[in-house]
Amino acid sequence: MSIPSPIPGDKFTFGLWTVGWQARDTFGDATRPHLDPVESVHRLAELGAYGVTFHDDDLIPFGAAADERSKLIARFSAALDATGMKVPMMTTNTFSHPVFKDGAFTSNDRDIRRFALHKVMRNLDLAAELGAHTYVLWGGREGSEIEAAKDVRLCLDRYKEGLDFLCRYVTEQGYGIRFAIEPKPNEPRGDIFLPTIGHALAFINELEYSDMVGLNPEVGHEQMAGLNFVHGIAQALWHKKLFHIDLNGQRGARFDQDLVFGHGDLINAFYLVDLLESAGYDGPRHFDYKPSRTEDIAGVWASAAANMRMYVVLREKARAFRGDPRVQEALSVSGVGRMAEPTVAVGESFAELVADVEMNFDVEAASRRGYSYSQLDQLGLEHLLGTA
Ligand code: GLT
Ligand code: MN
Ligand code: MN
Repeated sequence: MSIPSPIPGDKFTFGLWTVGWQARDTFGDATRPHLDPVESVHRLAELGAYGVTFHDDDLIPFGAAADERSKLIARFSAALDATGMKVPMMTTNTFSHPVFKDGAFTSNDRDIRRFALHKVMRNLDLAAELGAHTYVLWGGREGSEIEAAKDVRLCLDRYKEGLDFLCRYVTEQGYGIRFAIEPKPNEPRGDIFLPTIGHALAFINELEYSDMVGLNPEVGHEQMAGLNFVHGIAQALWHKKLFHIDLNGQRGARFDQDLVFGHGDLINAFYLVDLLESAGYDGPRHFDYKPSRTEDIAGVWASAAANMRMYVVLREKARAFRGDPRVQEALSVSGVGRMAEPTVAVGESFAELVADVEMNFDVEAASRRGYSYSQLDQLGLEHLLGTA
């Protein structure tokens, strides 16, 4: 199987904080030097990426003076112009500075909540200037370690108030920006609010501008909670709420690993790519990974390239899987496509359904049938392994 090289048309994007991670962790110091965002733009463009994304503080140090801010933005914009790289998504850092230790939109301190809104608004102006269409909200510090520390119902009131306020701001400014909430169950807080795709979807329904708010689910975050990411993404698509996606790898329920895409649950990654490609998702394929702490700077670029290659490999394999007549036959035997058929016929009455079931349904025969899912699974795995 020949594997095409990544091209901008694939819409691969990377957070500046991913390749730029200096690998400082809870137990150890940085193992890599600071990386200039301008260099990241150039290197990622050379590797075939479409664009980059970033938090305000990834480009402009917290508290930088206005003239320094303008200089940094001008330098960065020049790199975008030189390479043709895009900025389809931006976000705010409301988690690193000590002021946010108890949260941003849901800090118990009202002044801090107001400061958080101000920080987001300021960066929304820059997002609009750089042409971003999606604004991610990852509430890493919105949560607690202690139940009594937070009145969760009031926190959700304030979370909603913050989003309603920001949506109104974007609307009144005429910015073509939508928000995407990124769920995560825990880390850095013991428990984070809006911990899963499902919680976030239910919350979005309660918002004043619910059409403007969707999701940015991350592979590893759902898997940390033991959930099936493919099912979560399918439901997000069903609700028309998949505004953006964070691709990476995770090996089971443990700390957030942010591995290279596909380097965790490979089977789930294969079916994820199959779903994204067949469902017509046309947003960025955004990698939110951390180059391993043991990599030097050459390893950073090798791992960035590995993310894109993994996606392309899985896309080619998913296409071969769908195009294989044996797979089509196995899908038909398993009855997968029959789910498209409504359970109740158009215009069918309650009495008609009752009569039909009572007269025609053979419960014993229906209980005996097999669904041949193992054969289907085996075919998928053989495609993945290259032995089909
Ligand atoms: C942080 C987090 C990621 C989020 C980023 C967006 S920041 O690195 O671990 O999952 O996507 O705020
Ligand atoms: Mn993560
Ligand atoms: Mn993420």
